[in-house]
Amino acid sequence: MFKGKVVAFALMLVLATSIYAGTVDDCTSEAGISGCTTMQMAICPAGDFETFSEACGGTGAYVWIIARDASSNPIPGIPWTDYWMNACDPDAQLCLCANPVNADSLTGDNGRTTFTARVIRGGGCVLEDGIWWAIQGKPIKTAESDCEDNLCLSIIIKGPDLTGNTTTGGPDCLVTLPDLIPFGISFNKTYPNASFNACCDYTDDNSVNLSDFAYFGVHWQHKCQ
Ligand SMILES: [Ca+2]
Ligand SMILES: [Ca+2]
Repeated sequence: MFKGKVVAFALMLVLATSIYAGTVDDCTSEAGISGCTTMQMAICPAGDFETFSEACGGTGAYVWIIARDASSNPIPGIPWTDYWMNACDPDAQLCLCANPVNADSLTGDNGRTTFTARVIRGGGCVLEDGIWWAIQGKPIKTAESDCEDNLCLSIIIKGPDLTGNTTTGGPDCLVTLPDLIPFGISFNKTYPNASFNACCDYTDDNSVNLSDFAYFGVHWQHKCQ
């Protein structure tokens, strides 16, 4: 009898928690970047390249989100694993590991959390059109477009994994021999040389040289963990 009551109470608690947690609304929720106008971030499938805090050239930069429900009430307590992101440009889709990006903490009472000393686990290159951000599977929309278009955060992404996917020709979440080809073509080239590839310029100095190759070496044969 006592056991039955405990189970009933636990069920009520679960129910109450799920109601309290609310359902994320992609129109009322918001996201943005802090620290500069456009972030530049190098990524690796092993999750050991740049953090958001370094993506504005110094330290302390971050992405922020505010999760709200359809009534614009903030949603606290969203787990730090409940996020997803990718390129707004359909031709520049990233390869992402199973758990590509984590927040700093649960969303607070104001529905807000940040992504600071965190990485993106994956491969690919996004030079234009930015990155959309999803909370619990829902990409956040821009307020201006009556909630039709994804909000695209101004983030440039680079990294050693640029190719290897035999279907798309894009990244395959592995840093292996095929990735050495685009790097080799761009090696010792400087903007605006036609062979300069900004995707291989991890140090953001408009030149692909030995300092970038050193990073390529560090991430050689890295993959999702
Ligand atoms: Ca690859
Ligand atoms: Ca460079």
